[in-house]
Amino acid sequence: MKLYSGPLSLFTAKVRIALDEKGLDYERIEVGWSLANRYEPHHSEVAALNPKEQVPVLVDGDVVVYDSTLILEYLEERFPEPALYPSGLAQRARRRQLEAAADEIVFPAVWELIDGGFYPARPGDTEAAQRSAAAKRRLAELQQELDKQLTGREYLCERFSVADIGTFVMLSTASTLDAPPAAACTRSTPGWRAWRRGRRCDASWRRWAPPRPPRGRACRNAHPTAPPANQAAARPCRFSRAWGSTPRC
Ligand SMILES: N[C@@H](CCC(=O)N[C@@H](CS)C(=O)NCC(=O)O)C(=O)O
Repeated sequence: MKLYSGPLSLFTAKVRIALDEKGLDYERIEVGWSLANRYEPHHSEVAALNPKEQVPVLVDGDVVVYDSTLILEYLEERFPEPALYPSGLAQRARRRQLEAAADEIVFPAVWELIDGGFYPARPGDTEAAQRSAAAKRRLAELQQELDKQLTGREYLCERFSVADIGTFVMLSTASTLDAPPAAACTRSTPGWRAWRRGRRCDASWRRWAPPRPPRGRACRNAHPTAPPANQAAARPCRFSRAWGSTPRC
């Protein structure tokens, strides 16, 4: 199997964690990325395989699947053990709902922090700081809501599942970007903290998070592996240090 992967792509992270959880071997192809040009120009093979020109894309023989949620479904059907989906109609519906919420409710708030702080501001954009502050407030609320759901339970569904993976990837990334603000990370969210620090979520974070560069040394290249020769070279990235850091709470 081949996975086209973005070095800082949270959607790719969901798939990479699931592949590792299932113990599957695969070839990871990192597409080109740079701070200035983001994913442009798009990787030619990704553009040919996915009309949306986005990663992740999974290729398994003749089968091509794009979109992280659909890739996870494919992997579960093709390699059912160990299961990453709960059993039973109600739990499966809950899993779908939570995974969709991670992608469509949590991620947009995280994106405000990435677009307004990680990437250079777009010319004329004077509202990035306000959007970022609003996103931090929203993420603090979402963390509180999640904490209620986790009270008295180890995982979001009946077992560790893609609902945990999706939620954890989005919220832990937010946490490395100081959202919610460190001051808000109090003992008031014990369910969230126990879940986040639990063995499965912690192991997933360690597998995915980019390595932290040695103290005091600039990160010269955000790519875990060199980009293909025909892709834009990675630029120095001051934020990959933050990205590789431990979530604050
Ligand atoms: N819904 C898609 C979203 C994929 C996505 O947004 N990928 C980003 C990287 S995180 C990408 O490839 N962006 C490049 C572009 O849109 O040009 C999924 O779940 O896979």
